[in-house]
Amino acid sequence: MTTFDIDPIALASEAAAAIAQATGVAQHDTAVVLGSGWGQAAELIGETTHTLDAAQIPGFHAPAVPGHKGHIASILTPTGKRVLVLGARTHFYEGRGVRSVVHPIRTAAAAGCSQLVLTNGCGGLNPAWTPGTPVLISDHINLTATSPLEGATFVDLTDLYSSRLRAIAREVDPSLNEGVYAQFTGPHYETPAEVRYAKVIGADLVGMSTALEAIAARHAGMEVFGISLVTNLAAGISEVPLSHEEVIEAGQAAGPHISRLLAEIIARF
Ligand code: 8IG
Repeated sequence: MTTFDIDPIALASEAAAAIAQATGVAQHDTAVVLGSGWGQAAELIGETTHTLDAAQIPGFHAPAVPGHKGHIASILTPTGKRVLVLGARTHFYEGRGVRSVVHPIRTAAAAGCSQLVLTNGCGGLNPAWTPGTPVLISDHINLTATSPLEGATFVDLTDLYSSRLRAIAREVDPSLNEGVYAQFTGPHYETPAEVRYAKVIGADLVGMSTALEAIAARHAGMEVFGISLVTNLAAGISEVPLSHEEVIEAGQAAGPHISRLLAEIIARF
């Protein structure tokens, strides 16, 4: 049987069992997906007790993006919580299908996680949010024209990005802004016209991840927290064209600050 034949929930259970076996940690509490710019946060969350090669876990794939890690780490926090760090995000644009995109999320749920932290690097529509600005995700607009849910699965997405967890984040940093994240499919960046469209429909941030994952997490019963790093102004908002190098540089420059911020937020969950 190939992974294409298997029920996605069953595959996630297999992956969770493999993680429990490899780490010796039967249940994790919180899962963290580290996106562009957020890679250094793991070491500040707690003590890494195990690092796994994601490609060894059923249903996971080595990431396609330079600057993205292909590791799954188990972290013990100072307060005794077990955090599962998912460094291996599969993006929708990789063409492996939406089941692959949300497999790490379903795995985290099957591993016992009741909370999910989603991070990403994104384009910003507000010119005041210069590259390196972290922004809380208050809601999303899914522009992928698909869903991770199949069949008559009518899941309520009100307060998808937990207002309780956002309030905790603002206790840590009261200056944190909030915005609506629009997930485009990518891998191309938007045209300036598409960015104007995103603004008109209510988006503040544009990216290529997160929304599909958040939907799967809510379906799995997890409490969701999302935070973006604006790594570039969206196309047409700034005069200069976008480049992947710019994105990597903004992430590196902001890395220490946002890593500390995220670790402090998670410590209060
Ligand atoms: I980093 O400007 C990053 N990811 N769609 N647009 C989209 N995704 C992004 C962008 C951006 N920057």
